[in-house]
Amino acid sequence: MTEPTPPLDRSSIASAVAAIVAAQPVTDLHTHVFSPRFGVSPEPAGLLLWGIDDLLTYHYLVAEVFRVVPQSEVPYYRFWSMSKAEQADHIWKHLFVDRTPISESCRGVITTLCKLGLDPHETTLEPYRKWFGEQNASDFIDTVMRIANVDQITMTNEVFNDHEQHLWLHQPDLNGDDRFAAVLRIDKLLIDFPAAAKVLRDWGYDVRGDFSGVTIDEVKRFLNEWIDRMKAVYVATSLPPDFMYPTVSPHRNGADRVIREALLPVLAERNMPWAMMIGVKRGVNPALRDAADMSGRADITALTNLCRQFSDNKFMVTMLARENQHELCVAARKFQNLFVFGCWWFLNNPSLIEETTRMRLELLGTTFAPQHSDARIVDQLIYKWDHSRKVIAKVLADKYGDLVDAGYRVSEGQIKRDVANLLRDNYRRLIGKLDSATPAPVMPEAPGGDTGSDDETAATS
Ligand code: FIX
Ligand code: ZN
Repeated sequence: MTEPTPPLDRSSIASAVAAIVAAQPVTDLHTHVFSPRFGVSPEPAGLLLWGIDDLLTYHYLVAEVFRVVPQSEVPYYRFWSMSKAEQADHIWKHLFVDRTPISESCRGVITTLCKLGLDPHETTLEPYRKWFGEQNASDFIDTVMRIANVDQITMTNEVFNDHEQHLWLHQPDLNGDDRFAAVLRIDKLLIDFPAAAKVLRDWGYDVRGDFSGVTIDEVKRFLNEWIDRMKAVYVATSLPPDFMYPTVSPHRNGADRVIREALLPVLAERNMPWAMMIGVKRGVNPALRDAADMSGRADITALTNLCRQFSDNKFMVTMLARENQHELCVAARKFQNLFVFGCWWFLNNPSLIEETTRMRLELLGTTFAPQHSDARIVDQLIYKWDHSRKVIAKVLADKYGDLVDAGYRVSEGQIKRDVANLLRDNYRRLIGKLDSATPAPVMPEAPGGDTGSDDETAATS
């Protein structure tokens, strides 16, 4: 129930919305950040990435440095033979010292450093290395979550990654850090079922690539056991643009059967969503390694077929191609069981977040989750949320302004309720984790006195 609060003046809407959006804790529903229990970088195989060297060797920046340093100067193999610190030095020199860091990923590093109280104009990385060297990783996560105003970080837990699988089996209390929630990620099961079947057999599940015998029951047992082991909040898969359901192509029948007979029945029984991240073409330039992937336009028919045929299942969906965003909104108007989330990866830029969020509000009201961070390095939560919040606030302020112009009274209480739904509660409701313990918005004074209502946001009406 929203407390009745007086209507806002037309002229104070933008600043009120900016302050409310800045103050609303976010549940970050998809990241690649890990809790310290998974090992801490720079320990070998530490999965929690943090600090200046991890921040600068983010794959978005790796792709950008290859745009400015010619192959004749630094061929791919030379870059990959450098240590992480050398790669970071190389990226800092070429993208931050020799050029203006104007791209979104570069600006993100600047925002992050500034909000941590560091001067972003250093010509070498040593001052940053010294500063990070004095921090404790677990305390640093608290600092980052406070600055970013994030109440929980959702991990991506790849069961088919040998190292991670080993940790889950042997490390006690791996998911005991309440700041993090786990997600069972199962790409291989759908992308290459015969290969996944081999792995599952090695793990003691009687699964055959040709679906003979008790294969389906065993895939269900695998899914149930791993959802329980991880205490996963949902199951996730990224899918290529040519993903189709049902498919006529014989080599994809594996995915069809797994979806229809194992995955969706298991999830329906648990009332748990399947997150589908659709539109990634893996490895278009393998020399770039983690930065090798690109986007492609998908056929939304696969999704509408699934939503219609599996009305007892919940689908949380993000699509990578800008060209898919409109039809994704239209599909969500047709299916209650379709929850739209995030501006994924190449869409996580202010111009595209703005256009996408505007369109979603116009077509879906407040029934979606406008953003997730997809952060890989914990520090990135700071900039990804700072940048997104400002765009979301700007679009919302426009929309409330239009309502007032149309003759409607808008109160602060209403805006708080809407923003809480968008940034936290819609998602928490979807996964069944909206409880009374969920923190209410507070209006903290962020470090440096930044309340989020700066010129960029407040000037918009
Ligand atoms: O598949 C995914 O979850 C993608 O988000 C990542 O794999 C991708 O590399 C990424 O970091 C995008 O932001
Ligand atoms: Zn991701």
